[in-house]
Amino acid sequence: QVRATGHSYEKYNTWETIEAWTQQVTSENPDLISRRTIGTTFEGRAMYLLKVGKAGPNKPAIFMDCGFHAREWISPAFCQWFVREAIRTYGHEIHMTELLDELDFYVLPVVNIDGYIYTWTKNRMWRKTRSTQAGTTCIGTDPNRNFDAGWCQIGASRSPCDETYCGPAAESERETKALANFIRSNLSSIKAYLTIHSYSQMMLYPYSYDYKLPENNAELNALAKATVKELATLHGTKYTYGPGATTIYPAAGGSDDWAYDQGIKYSFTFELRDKGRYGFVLPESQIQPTCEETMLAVKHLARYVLEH
Ligand code: ING
Ligand code: ZN
Repeated sequence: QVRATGHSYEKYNTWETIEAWTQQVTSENPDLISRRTIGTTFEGRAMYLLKVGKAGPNKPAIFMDCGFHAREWISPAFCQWFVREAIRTYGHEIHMTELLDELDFYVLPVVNIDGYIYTWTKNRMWRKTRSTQAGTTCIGTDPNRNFDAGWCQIGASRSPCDETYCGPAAESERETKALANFIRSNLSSIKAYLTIHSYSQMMLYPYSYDYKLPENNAELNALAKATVKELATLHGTKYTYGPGATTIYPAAGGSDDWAYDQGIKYSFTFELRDKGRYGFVLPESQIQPTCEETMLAVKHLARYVLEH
């Protein structure tokens, strides 16, 4: 049942609640957070982006998005958790303080808002956007097959009724277009791109659209290895890691591959808990442990990016 109001970091929140939270968290922390709208969804909802960090000149940035796929509810929960931890620990915890003094985090709490709402109201297992097009009654494009990175060449479908439909063209979706436009406009500052999915417990890096390896494969592999080791220190949660194509499956049109080919050399997809017992329907009791361990990973990555 849908809760009418009341945001909680330990629960899954409706879009209505998340939207109100973006407003409140921004107005309560004006020295650390600003909010802007980077576009609108197919159904006309505003896509809010939070910039988290202490104001300063020419700061490098890390971009992180959540909620590409509607049913992966732990993902938006993590973006909210991250923002809370940032404001809660800034000025108290030395590492977070240093990160926010030296870096900005762009946090997009839900990319696929229309789909997310649909999973609350009609179909918990919806994955895609909710866009319609002439010539078919099937709805939605897979936003993570819609980027201009080997678009629709492998591991994606040209059929609008399929779960991995790549869309009528790259960036056909208002949501992916808005995200891509923002990143293109801020390429000089964005040093890392993180996109949060579930489930499988994996840390993936390019490429997924091809079996080729990124130029800094050795570095990304070492960084992923160290990051998942750090994540496991809290609860022993085991992650696998590696290039997308060989670690999970080949799939073209993903945002991490696209961001990497734009020149963002630290580009990762996280697949959070679990490994299939609950899958997309991860119990709310696992929000806290999942988010706490993922915080360790993101902070480790951010520290590395800052030092390189
Ligand atoms: N997994 C991702 C998906 O979009 C992925 C895996 C990562 C594909 C990076 C392509 C690029 O299928 C989930 N769970 O969505
Ligand atoms: Zn996903």
